[in-house]
Amino acid sequence: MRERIAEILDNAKIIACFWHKNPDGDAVGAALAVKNFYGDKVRVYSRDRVPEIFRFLSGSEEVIVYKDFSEVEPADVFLVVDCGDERRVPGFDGSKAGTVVVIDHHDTNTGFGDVNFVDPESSSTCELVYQVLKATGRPIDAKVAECLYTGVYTDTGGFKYADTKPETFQAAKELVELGAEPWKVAVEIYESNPLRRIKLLGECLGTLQLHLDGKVASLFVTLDMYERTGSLPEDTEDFVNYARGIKGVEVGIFIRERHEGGVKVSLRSKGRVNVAKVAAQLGGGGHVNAAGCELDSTVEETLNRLISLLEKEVR
Ligand SMILES: [Mn+2]
Repeated sequence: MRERIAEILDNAKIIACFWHKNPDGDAVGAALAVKNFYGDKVRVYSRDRVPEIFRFLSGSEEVIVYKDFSEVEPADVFLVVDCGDERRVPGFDGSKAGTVVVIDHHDTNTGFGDVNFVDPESSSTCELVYQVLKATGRPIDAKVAECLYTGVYTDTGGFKYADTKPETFQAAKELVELGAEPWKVAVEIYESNPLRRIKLLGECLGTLQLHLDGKVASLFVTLDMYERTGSLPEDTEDFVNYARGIKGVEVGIFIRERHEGGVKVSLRSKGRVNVAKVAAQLGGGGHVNAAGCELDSTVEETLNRLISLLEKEVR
């Protein structure tokens, strides 16, 4: 499959790249790796601006932010990365592409591409993109390696999560040999917090609640909190880990109010509980240990629904 996709990308005159709403390091790293590898023939489209912490990656300044999918020009290939479901790319219309190629590692991937390279065993989409770029037989430079390393590094929580395997370290080793700098990436991602984010975290931690005999912990962020701290939704990245990170807690819940209405939910489990299953019951998806969904309800209603669904799972 990797060879087939390498051939499709090699032969395309124009490649348009897409990632999911609220892009993370894996999504941004994967698309920008392809952009840096193939150069001008690649356009990266996003409904959201690139989160500040990923703007050190080469090519991030060239990402085209669209309001409406009609602004996206047709291309030989639409390449969708790190996205299990086309509904996560706002307005996505694959009929504008010769071929829709999907590279992803979500368990809940629907196989919506014409060609799908989906491996839920993989730590990250970037690990899969690395295999595809290697299959072209051409050299991978330090900029490409840095993008790919960023995805592997962030999607494994800094090589901590259960999907961190020997192959993950093998890929990371090779990417470092190709020029990715682990300390530089670590500083950019985890040691360059905007002050507003830390202020928001302070407010968010004040909402901590334990549920179901301390096996579930929840945190939330309201629109008022963004207002008071001058922060943005992207500043909430990884807040959910503070809920999961408490001793005895098996599932962490993070809920944030959305400016467009409703809420976005992130769920993280330490292992035993399959949060992808819970998210799927609410129209979302993800991985066994990390999943999410969006709902048109209040924080309180959402929390109540989640707790009743989780009640059966944590027992
Ligand atoms: Mn990912």
